[in-house]
Formats: sequence, structure tokens, C-alpha cells
Amino acid sequence: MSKAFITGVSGQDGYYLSKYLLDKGYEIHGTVRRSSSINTSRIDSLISEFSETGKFNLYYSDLLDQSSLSNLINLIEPDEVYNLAAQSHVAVSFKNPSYTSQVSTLGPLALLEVIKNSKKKIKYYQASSSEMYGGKDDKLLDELSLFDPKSPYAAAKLFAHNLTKVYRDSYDMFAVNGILFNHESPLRGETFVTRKITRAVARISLGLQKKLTLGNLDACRDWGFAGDYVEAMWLMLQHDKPDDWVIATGESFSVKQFLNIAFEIVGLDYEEYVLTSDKYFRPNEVNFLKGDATKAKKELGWEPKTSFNDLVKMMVESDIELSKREKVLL
Ligand code: NAP
Ligand code: F7E
Repeated sequence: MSKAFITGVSGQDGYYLSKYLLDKGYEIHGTVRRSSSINTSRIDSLISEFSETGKFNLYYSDLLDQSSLSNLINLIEPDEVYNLAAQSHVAVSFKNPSYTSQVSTLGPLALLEVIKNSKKKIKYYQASSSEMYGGKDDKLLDELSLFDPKSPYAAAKLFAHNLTKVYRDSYDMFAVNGILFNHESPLRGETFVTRKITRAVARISLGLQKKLTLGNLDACRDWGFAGDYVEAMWLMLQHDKPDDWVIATGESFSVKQFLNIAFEIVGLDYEEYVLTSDKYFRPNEVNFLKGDATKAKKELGWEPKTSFNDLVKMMVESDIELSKREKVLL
């Protein structure tokens, strides 16, 4: 039975990847951060279904605690390590640049070092990001496109991306970078724009909220479904040689287009409800992102399965169910 070690298992991708690997028969070992209130809501269903049989195991750790990471890897001796943990909010990275940078650089460094020194051949997946491109114009971006980070988040991700390549090339390690474009789901954090919108649409349609305040409505993103993207992470680690791959849908939509579709689902016109505020604009904006996943399609056999419209619908419908429960409690 294969063992996977997942940092950031309590996050959006942590849930979908764990579910995917559990279905394949993997044993999961994941790290969570100690917090003053419970932060495992996304993975509670996996805890209750799989923890008693030892198939889903959680450990307190933090990417800034190098000793805890190396102790865990040496104890568990996983076959695969997926480094998903990060302070993943781009706007927050401008407010907390030092913390964001340390987590996304020192964490991967500690993991790569312990894997390098391990007697076992452990495969490593690094969660790289389309934010590293900077997205100035409407070019299709692939593995050979230039990186031009626009935020502390993206600069730190680029460091980890390069470090992963350095360890791969210097020490013959199976270390890959998945350059994933935006991917969303009903489990997306509530402060990312897609979830902020679908949650507001649901609450407005049920009379629980009046307005929605956003920032730049003209920004365009290549939005896919997280459930499709975790399959690509696994496929990268099963490939015959380690490399870097772009994972994207090849389509880009603006925040306005997202708003339009989401509000239409509940029969409303977004222009009547949406306000903008400088508060949600960033010091430096990534205007346009669209990815070319041809290499992943050719070499990994990976393709996105969920359309943009279906993704928006899935998120709105899920948030309507959550908001109905909120309304009952009022
Ligand atoms: P997410 O929902 O924000 O999850 C991040 C996870 O990292 C959470 O489990 C979080 O724990 C954990 N974490 C944060 N700081 C940590 C620290 N100091 N030590 C240990 N764990 C820490 O992010 P996601 O959407 O699943 O994304 C997964 C990874 O892919 C991230 O590295 C992200 O930067 C990257 N990525 C995401 C996208 C996307 O569109 N989703 C695209 C490209 C790359 P808490 O729950 O306690 O906060
Ligand atoms: O912003 C604009 C905002 O915060 C998308 C992370 O997973 O994907 C994510 O980063 C766009 C930006 O995601 C609001 O200015 C407008 O142009 O949902 P987001 P992101 O910055 O693209 C990449 C690939 C990652 O790697 C990251 O970890 O929407 N926008 N108004 C807004 N964004 C937010 N959050 N809130 C607003 O009110």
C-alpha cells in the first residue's frame, strides 16, 4: 500500500487530493496547524470515515518548523510527498510578506533536504502557481513562458519552484512542479473571489445579505475545478521522469463574467448588487491569466473535465444549501 504525506491537508486541495488517493487505496498522512478553534471542517468526513482504520492520519506541524517536518518524514517514510501548505492568499501576502515568504520558501527547503537525505526514494510534488507569470497581457502561458512575479506570494512560489528544479537536477531526485492555474470548488476559501461571489449570490437570493463589495472586476483568470486538478498532481508523480507541467483549462473569464453567470443562476442582475472598493484592489494586479496544458495532455493524459459554467453552478448550488441552513438557524 502506497503512503502519501500531504502538507496543508486541511485546505481545499488537501481534501480533494486525500479523497482521490484514498479511493486509490493510499494511506494518507497529513499535517494540520494547531489553531485555537477547529480548522478541519473540510476533512471531517475523511476523519470519521478513515481515521480508525489508520488510512487517514493527522499530525500537528507547521511549514516553519523544520524539525517537525523531518521527524515526520523519517517516521512515516512516505512514497510520495505533496507540499500543498502555504499562506495562499495573494492580497494577504502584501500585508504579511515576511510570513508568506518564509512559509513558501523555508517549508519546501526543509522537505527537499529531508527527502534528499532519506535512504528511501521519495517522490516530491511542489504546488507551483500561475501567479508566477505575472499575467500582464492575454498571452497563452506554458512551461516555457517567462515568470514575472507581481506579489510576495508569487515571488516566494517562484523561489520554491526553482529550488525544486535545483534539487531534481543536482541530486537526481524525483521532484516535480505542478504549475496550476486557479482552481475552485465549493470548498474554496471564502475570501477568494469566486467563493466570495457564490456565497454572496446564495445569501442575497435568500434575503440574508444585501450587497457584495469587490475589487477589480476586469481581472481575468483561467478557472478550473479543484477535483479535476488533483488528479494531475498524482499523474505527475507517476510519470516516468520528473518535470514541470502546466495545468489549466485554456479559457479565461473576467470577474464580471463570473458575476454575470453566478447571479443569473438565481435570476438576478449582478449590477444591482455589486459595489467596488479600493480596499480590495492590490498594490500590483495580475490582469490576465490563461494556461496552455498541451504538455500535460500529451504526456500525462490529463484534461479538465468540468466546464466553467458547470463550476459556477456547482459552487452556487452548494452555497445555496449552506445558506438555507444558516437561515434556519436565524
Ligand atoms: P488553501 O485552501 O489556502 O490551503 C492551504 C493549506 O495550507 C491549509 O491547510 C492551511 O492550513 C495550510 N497552511 C497555511 N500556512 C501553513 C503553515 N505555516 N504551515 C503548515 N500549513 C499551513 O489552498 P489550496 O487552494 O488548497 O492550495 C493548495 C496549494 O496550491 C497552496 O500551496 C497554494 O498556494 C497552491 N496553489 C493554489 C491554487 C488555487 O487556485 N487553489 C493555484 C495554484 C497554486 P489552515 O487550514 O490551518 O489555514
Ligand atoms: O483573486 C480579483 C483579484 O484572490 C482573483 C490563489 O489560489 O489563484 C489564487 O490567487 C482575481 C484577482 O485569486 C476581489 O484582484 C476582485 O485579480 O480569487 P483571488 P488569485 O489572486 O488569482 C492563484 C493561482 C494562486 O496560486 C493563489 O494561491 O479577482 N478580485 N475583487 C478579488 N479577489 C478577492 N480575493 N477578493 C475580492 O473582493
